[in-house]
Amino acid sequence: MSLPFPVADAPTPEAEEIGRKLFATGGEFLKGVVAMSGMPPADRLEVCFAGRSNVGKSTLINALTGRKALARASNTPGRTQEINYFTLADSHYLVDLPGYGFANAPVAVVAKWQALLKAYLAGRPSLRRAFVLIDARHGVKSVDEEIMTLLDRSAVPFQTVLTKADKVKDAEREQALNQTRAALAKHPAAYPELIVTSSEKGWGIPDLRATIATME
Ligand SMILES: Nc1nc2c(ncn2[C@@H]2O[C@H](COP(=O)(O)OP(=O)(O)OP(=O)(O)O)[C@@H](O)[C@H]2O)c(=O)[nH]1
Ligand SMILES: [Mg+2]
Repeated sequence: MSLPFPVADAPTPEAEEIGRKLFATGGEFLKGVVAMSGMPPADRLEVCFAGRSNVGKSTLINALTGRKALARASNTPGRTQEINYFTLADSHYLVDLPGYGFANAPVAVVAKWQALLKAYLAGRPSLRRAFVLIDARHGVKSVDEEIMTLLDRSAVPFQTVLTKADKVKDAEREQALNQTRAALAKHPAAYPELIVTSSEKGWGIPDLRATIATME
């Protein structure tokens, strides 16, 4: 019997090539949104990157697009404070979200962008899939479960992406994967396959490109 929530197989050479070509266009920053009224028209395939502060959302967008500073990344948790829209080849939006769970900012400011994050995840009609990023060192935390529950209720399919795989030994990674699998079993909106990445080493990046580029 196969494991529930296996790591996705490597893409076929054809799918990998479709992904490579789409992302070779590089992506462009469109806008930073601070209220739902500021959303761009919902007129193309949209995927977003959600996760705790510092999990590596912005860095992953940079790795996917091959552009070092497209999405701002930093080692200061809470850096991304707006919903940042990037266009990819006129056919896709990539959306970089503010982190949840921790932010080195005044309480009122944090509350405001967390409310926006939740409004977005629950109410964006063109959002095709949310990628929920989980740090390979830490596994799924209660704030991740909260977001997954929100996605379940909003019927937004989400796929889990392990980040920073270069920072853990194989045994630790397996432990994080198993802990993640147990958590996902409670979430009906969870996509059945996981992707393991390192933006630093480029691991899983062609896989994620192919996944996004071949999404129906
Ligand atoms: N070693 C390693 N470091 C990474 C990786 N991905 C991200 N980082 C580092 O982790 C830190 C946080 O990355 P960000 O991309 O800013 O994280 P974020 O999720 O966008 O954070 P917020 O915008 O605050 O929510 C940075 O110092 C990155 O260089 C990775 O795959 N490997
Ligand atoms: Mg960020």
